[in-house]
Amino acid sequence: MRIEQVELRHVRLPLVHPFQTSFGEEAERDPIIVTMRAEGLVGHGESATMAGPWYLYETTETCWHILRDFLVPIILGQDVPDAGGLQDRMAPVRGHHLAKTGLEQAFWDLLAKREGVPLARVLGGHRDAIESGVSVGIQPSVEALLERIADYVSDGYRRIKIKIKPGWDVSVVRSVREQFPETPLMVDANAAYTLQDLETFKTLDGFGLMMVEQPLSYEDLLDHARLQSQIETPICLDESVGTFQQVRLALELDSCRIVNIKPGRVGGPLQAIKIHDLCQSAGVPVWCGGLLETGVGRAHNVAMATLPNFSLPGDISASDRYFSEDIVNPPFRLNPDGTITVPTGTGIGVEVDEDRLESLTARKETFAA
Ligand code: OSB
Ligand code: MG
Repeated sequence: MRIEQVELRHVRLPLVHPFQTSFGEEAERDPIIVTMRAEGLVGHGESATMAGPWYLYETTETCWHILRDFLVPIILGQDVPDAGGLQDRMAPVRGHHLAKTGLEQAFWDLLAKREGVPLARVLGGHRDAIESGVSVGIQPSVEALLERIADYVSDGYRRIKIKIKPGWDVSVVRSVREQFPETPLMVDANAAYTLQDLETFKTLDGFGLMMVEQPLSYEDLLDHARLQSQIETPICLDESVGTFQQVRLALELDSCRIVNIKPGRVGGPLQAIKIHDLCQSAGVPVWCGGLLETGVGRAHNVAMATLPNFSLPGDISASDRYFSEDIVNPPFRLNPDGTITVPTGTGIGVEVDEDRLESLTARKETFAA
């Protein structure tokens, strides 16, 4: 497929609730929406960047720079047979996974549209609906957190993830457990602890959590292995596994028992599939994480989560958990049973609302072969 045109749009959308984690607070999303044209078809992808380098080193600015000055020039006008071919061309650029993901997702949307099938099908997925969980940020008070959780539980979400940090951990989890004894519950520390906090994690073992996500430094697979050997609760890695090779190492070291796969963090759908397959053959369950994506990235995540080893509810929530109005039609909705239906149309299976996209665009640039 010859890539004829790429359009980049930095869009800005307010979140319905500011999202606070151990690394900071975000009230607005600033992703880059990628539109790719080939063979008379239009594909969409999302580089789910944030304004600052707190979760990953990339920012919206660095992503724009890498896309405009390096990645778009090496793929534009090229005849690319498949996603592997696209990755090979982009391989000389080190890292910058969010930038690569926007392009690769748009390319997969085109591949599926050319075949006339849903994206999930070309990725190798089979499910009609995916199990939906929700990630709840740090709140101003425990009461506020309990209210937010009560709303999500009554919406039907299949598991609740709460963000923790030193000072907002054991007593908060205890309160949540008292009010929601049966709810599938997990915590995400976003790398805020060290092995010195072993007692905190031993105490958390008493609350029947599904897993504890990324307790320690994003660079420390060895300490995660040491922690895992001393606690019962499965560790799930997020920030520490940004590549296939890091996942191999983590499994070898027993640094985790569950993997959060975010296509954006690992460099695109093809890497996500490879990690999925590796974990499947190692008997390690995975789930699809999120980066507060718009409907475009969400559609890609929903399709990814249809693969068989995505066997736990992910951070793929309904559009209204993030935005008062999404940029796709129809928006993603939560079914009463806590699932999200996989679109059946071709490609991503939802329509990008061009007027809304235009009204949210802070910057736009088009590159033609
Ligand atoms: O650590 O999983 C994370 C959002 C932004 C950056 C990092 C994380 C998150 C989430 C929310 O937890 C996931 C989502 O609902 O998209
Ligand atoms: Mg996380």
